[in-house]
Amino acid sequence: MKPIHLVALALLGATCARDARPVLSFYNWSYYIAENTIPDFESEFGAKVVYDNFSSNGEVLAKLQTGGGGYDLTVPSDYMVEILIRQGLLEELDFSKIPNIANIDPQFRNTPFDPEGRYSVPYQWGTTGIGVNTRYVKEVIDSWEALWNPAYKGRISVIDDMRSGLVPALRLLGYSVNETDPARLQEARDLMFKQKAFVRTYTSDTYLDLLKSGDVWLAMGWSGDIYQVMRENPDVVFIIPKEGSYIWVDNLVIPKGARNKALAESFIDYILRAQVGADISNHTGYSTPNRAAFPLVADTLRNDPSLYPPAEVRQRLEFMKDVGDATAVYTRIWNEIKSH
Ligand code: N2P
Repeated sequence: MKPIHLVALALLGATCARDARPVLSFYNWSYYIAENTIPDFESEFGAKVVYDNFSSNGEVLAKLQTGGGGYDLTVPSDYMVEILIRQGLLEELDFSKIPNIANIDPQFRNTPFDPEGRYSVPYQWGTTGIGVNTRYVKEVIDSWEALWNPAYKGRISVIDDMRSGLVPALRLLGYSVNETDPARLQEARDLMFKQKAFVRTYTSDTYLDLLKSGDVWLAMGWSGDIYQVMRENPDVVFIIPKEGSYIWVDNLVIPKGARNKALAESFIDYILRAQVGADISNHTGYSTPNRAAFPLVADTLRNDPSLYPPAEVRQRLEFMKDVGDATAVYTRIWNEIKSH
């Protein structure tokens, strides 16, 4: 190697070794941030963000139960926050470091899953329905029944999660997404088992590409994810089935024992700025819980009834709750469905 190269290498090494920037390890859902969110934070705060993705609440729970995975910040949904608090897996937040909490719409504060609002800050919320590629699906879809239509065999994807994955069957049967009765859960299991023959794949993240390309025509999915597909493929529409579905809010939380709690709190406060929050909603298509950000969200999003559902739609949507002992039944059913 030429001496000049050695010098360059030595300089590079020295630069890396001198990278004393504090590190924030952030574990977020896939397709759930704006392009500028992290780079802008890094330059303003002189920090480095290590960014990893997950696509189900089960992954967050598993990670936090096995030591937190080294993460300083993550984003579980409502019912999962409740579970994590109960299991002692979250840090209490220091709200003196998070003054922008004042921007949050009061209806998203002191929620049933974190009654005193001590552990979590709402990030984004949304609905759950079906993304339909109207180029291939010519009838108007308004029901979960479409997922049982043999005409769409091999062109359907279903969310890969033990709670979400049973929702189409539970709601078709007229049961709650929080059903705990084992006999009713068994009925839902049998119905989802029948549906399995039509499923191309169970997935909570690859459906965006599959729906966009036309490989999948009906994708059970979340509002913003489908919205992101719609932006690139105008044949795609998003519907909330008439039988009802679930609504959710995901929340910034700090895992117990996080190495960089203060930096995580700075990041939470940064996310709560009006423009930062609006950028995330504008990019992801998800709904903002931030009152100051809302006016900065694009009209097309704010006026879309499947993103900000009006009362008559809203009444068909349930929040998930911790189902307690019935969790074991959901786990067994989902393992059966996935493994047969
Ligand atoms: C983004 C997933 C949204 C989170 N890909 C669903 N709770």
